[in-house]
Amino acid sequence: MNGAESLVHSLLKSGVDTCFSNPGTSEMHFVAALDRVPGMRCVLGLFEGVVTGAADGYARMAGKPAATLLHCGPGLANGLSNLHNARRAATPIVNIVGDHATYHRPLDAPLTADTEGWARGVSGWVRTAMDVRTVGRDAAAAVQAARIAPGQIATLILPSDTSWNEGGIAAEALPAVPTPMVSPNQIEEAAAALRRGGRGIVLLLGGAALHEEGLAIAHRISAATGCRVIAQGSNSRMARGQGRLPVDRVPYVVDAAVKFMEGTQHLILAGARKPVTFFAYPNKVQSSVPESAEIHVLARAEQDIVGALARLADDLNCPNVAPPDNGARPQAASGPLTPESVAATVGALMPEHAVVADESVSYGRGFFANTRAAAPHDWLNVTGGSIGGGMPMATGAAIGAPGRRVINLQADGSAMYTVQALWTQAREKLDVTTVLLSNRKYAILLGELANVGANPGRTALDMLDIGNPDIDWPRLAGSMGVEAARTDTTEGFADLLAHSLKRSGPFLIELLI
Ligand SMILES: Cc1ncc(C[n+]2csc(CCOP(=O)(O)OP(=O)(O)O)c2C)c(N)n1
Repeated sequence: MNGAESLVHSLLKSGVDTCFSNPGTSEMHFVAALDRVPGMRCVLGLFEGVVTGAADGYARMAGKPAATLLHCGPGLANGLSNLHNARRAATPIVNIVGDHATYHRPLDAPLTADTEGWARGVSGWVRTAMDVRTVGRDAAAAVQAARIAPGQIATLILPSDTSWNEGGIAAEALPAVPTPMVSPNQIEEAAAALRRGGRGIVLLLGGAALHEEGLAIAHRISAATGCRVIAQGSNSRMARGQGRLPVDRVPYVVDAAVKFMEGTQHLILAGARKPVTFFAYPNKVQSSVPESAEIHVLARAEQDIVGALARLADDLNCPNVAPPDNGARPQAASGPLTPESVAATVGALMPEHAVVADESVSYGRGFFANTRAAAPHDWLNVTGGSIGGGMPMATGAAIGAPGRRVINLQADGSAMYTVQALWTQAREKLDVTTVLLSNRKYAILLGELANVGANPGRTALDMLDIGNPDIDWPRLAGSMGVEAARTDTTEGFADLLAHSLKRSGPFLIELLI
């Protein structure tokens, strides 16, 4: 067995059976090993940002890491932006980067780079495999590291000689590292705040607290104490729709966020951090939380958040309650095309257990409220503010959640960063409906120009205009094998969305907004 084969065997033994890949020469032995070792699903991405973003979306839905396969430092560098988003989502990823043979590195050949250094900024764990006999163990250690709560990126750098040398040994899976429980003090402090009662006591959820079980407990706590339950601005995965506690997110726009947090006396953090604004602006606050509010940490991200919520509910003697009633399902809208009518239509037509991959940027700000009574679904945000995450995330989510329709609410400017994801969707025949929000602008930045007090001229405005030439989305998608159509009406959108949900495979709707 060579090193590459031992690596694939070891990944499989540790439960990693999906590999998003964009290989090069130094990874050829790994690629060849994939033929000889059955069981690994390999998915090609035509740009590393697609590979890393898909690994992020996959793990969010599958609840376990995928592997990536990237080519040397520069391949890793191309994928860093979506690894940054994945790090912010605390997504487990086994990030494998092929590199020069150990003895070739000193020659400083063209692709030589500071691969370890570039990896370190996004990874919780970095190791370079130096010996064929230990590659298998390195792989098992990488999977173990990736899965440490709440999840992290474990980068394994694989020099090509450790891959091609004979003498590889497949390693068994290593035991999961237990997730630390929160201390009794943390529970008591949060309980004391909640016993005060009322809407000034705010429970801010993040991470696993937003999955179905955590939300159900938060619902019990809120029913018993009257506290408000909210979520961070961007979240890895949130259970939503009928029967799930509707939880609003801290808004992006500073003034709206300040208004949202108004009246907070005690802020209890459950797997979340104290909200800060995305950016600093002249003469604006940096956190929307009132300065007078007291902050209590119920659970840090790396602690057992759902366990902490359950212990808190017990401590407060919260009785079981009926699931929340989120009202009637939204109706497919007609009339003017607005964010609200688009959201209502998505909410009306979305099938049970759909997955929404949200990179809707400015147009999507009204989507959340208008989908709270839709069929049960999961909602994924791009978490690190680095645009170009949406399409890859949708692609990976479709692979991580087979049988569930993915609806990618996708702003056009962000889409152009990683548009090659459509090709992967077509090749893998993934059930992804892309709702491409085509305003032909960087609309959010027009707002930001105003926020910093600029008075833009032609040159500044040109930097925020992505029309001229207009991107022809149906032709672009079609060229990559994804069927697509364009509409500019609410009714046309409802028809196309319904059509896309009935068929299998990917479909793109260019919605002129
Ligand atoms: C990697 C990266 N590059 C650049 C930016 C800056 N940026 C933020 S939003 C944005 C434009 C988004 O445009 P679009 O996706 O069309 O959404 P819209 O603003 O029109 O709603 C840009 C360039 C960023 N956040 N991340």
